[in-house]
Amino acid sequence: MAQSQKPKFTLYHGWSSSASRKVRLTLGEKGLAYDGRVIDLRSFQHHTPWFKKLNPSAIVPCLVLENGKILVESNLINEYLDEAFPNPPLMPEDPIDRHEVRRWSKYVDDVCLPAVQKPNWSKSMEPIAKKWSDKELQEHLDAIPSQERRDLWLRMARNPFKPEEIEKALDVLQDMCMKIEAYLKKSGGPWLFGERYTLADINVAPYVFRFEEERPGKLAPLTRDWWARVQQRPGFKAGEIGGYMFDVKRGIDEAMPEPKE
Ligand SMILES: N[C@@H](CCC(=O)N[C@@H](CS)C(=O)NCC(=O)O)C(=O)O
Repeated sequence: MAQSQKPKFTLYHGWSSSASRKVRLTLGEKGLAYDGRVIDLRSFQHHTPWFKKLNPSAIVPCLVLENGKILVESNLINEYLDEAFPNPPLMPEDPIDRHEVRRWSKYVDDVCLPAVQKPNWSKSMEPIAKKWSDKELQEHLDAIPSQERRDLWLRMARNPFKPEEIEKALDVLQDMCMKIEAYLKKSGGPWLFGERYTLADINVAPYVFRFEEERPGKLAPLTRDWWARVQQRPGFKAGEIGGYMFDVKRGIDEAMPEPKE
């Protein structure tokens, strides 16, 4: 925690966004201060032209450096932070282990994020999207830059996830927790890669949090103890991860005003 407390960065983020939570955990772990700008996904601030100038993919998080350089993609932002601010190091020394950390990060993004979106969006986005008229829906879809995201919003508006699809998505997160359990057994703990807390622990943590919220008490013993330790980390308090609906409401209350061009 030796880094400067002067804000060096501007973080555009969502309180309830798992990808944003990963970056807040890393900033917190490194003791890096930042100026946080809350983007309210429910009022589509991320689909506005000014936000798409920051991140053309229209997603959070997005980190703006002191020199104006814009970084996107939570796994890559976290690796940048670890390289630029190496104290404490959040990657293992061994190149093979580093490769494995990156595999965890990719797995989280490719598999766990699409899974968590189902319970999350059913709670936060569906109540809004289903009220749109066809014209409003089309306007929203037209502002979204990727087909994948358009499909997601279309589903929320007209064909929301069924309870069995949400259960299947939670099974995916349960599978993630079982992988964590196996890894902790192999490494001997206290962290996924042994003695050093790494970006693998950080990048899975928001997903374990959501799994534990949705299916309380289901973590296997090593993962349960690991999770208790994660919550004691300096970065966890600083990362301000609250209950999902609490953070959704916080995101609405604290949304940044639209900047003047
Ligand atoms: N791979 C990206 C995923 C980011 C992402 O999907 N962010 C979500 C919130 S967790 C988002 O902004 N969704 C808005 C939308 O899809 O409309 C990352 O890790 O940064």
